[in-house]
Amino acid sequence: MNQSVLKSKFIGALIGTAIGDAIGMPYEGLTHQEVNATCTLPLEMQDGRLPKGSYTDDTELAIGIAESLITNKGLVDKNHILQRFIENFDRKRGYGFGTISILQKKANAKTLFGTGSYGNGAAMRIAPISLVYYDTPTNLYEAVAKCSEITHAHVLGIEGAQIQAHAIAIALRSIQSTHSLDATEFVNEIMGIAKQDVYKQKLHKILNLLNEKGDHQLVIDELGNGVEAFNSVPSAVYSFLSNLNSFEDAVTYAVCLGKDTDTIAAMTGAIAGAYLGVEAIPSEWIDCLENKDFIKNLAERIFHLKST
Ligand code: R7I
Ligand code: MG
Ligand code: MG
Repeated sequence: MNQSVLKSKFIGALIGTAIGDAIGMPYEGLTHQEVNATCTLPLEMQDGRLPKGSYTDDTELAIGIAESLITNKGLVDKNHILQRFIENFDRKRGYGFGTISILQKKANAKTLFGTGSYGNGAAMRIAPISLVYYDTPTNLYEAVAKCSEITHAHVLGIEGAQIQAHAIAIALRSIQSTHSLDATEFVNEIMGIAKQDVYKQKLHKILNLLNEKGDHQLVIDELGNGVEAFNSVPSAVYSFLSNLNSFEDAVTYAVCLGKDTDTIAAMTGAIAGAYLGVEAIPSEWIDCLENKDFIKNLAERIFHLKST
């Protein structure tokens, strides 16, 4: 693949995470109906519990992973990533209860909620790992498990991150052309790493929904819009696949699902940005994004790590 195209896709995955996060932030917790009643399309960056253009915990944690990967030349060092998480931790960004407890060293990831967290916190932050390991799926699988276990030890929390990471990796490897990416092939490739029934079932449902052109309510009923990894990662994959050629449409679709809007949009934005490249992200959204140059630079540094 042309190196400048690949670089744009790397930047697209990280900026896409932050853009989805920031654009979804004002609506987190609202139902699909409430989001529709509140927002006007096309979506614009809006104030929420943070000023407009601000990202939340999703992006702050992804930044910590990116910083650690750069320092350690692409290797996943769990203690170092945890240290970056702790140093970057800014409570106002709205962290999940379990993740806060780990960062404050008040809980153990293995015993959190009994058997570890299955929240979507490991999946939402995973894009930097996909950048480093997108071309070696077996290494990607192992690297995601290590990175997730820091806070999310439940098998469903880890597998959600693996599915999200592989979706980003396939998007990075796919060249957008006149022939659209084949959604069935895309889902089947992800199916290859799914071991838990809930994910296998929801991946099948994605294919059915794509054929039926599922409306928002049907997608919410079948795939979910909640904070659990299994109720949000499949919805992000669907939001991307049902709006393949438009970053804006994919992320807008994700936000309109309601509930965990920042996170479903962040995950959708990561996949769509990895597929379409940073040029496909609306410039009005990027102009408004907090720390955009810093985030772009992290993606560029991981790109250089890969190309040297
Ligand atoms: O996964 P996590 O970091 O939260 C991420 C979410 C995103 O929406 C962010 O935008 C931010 O708002 O928070 O944090 P966790 O606390 O580990 O998981 C999120 C929630 O999922 C928990 O607070 C629980 O309500 C629920 N949860 C569980 N409930 C029962 N049993 C997670 N794991 C379990 C479980 O094993
Ligand atoms: Mg968040
Ligand atoms: Mg969220």
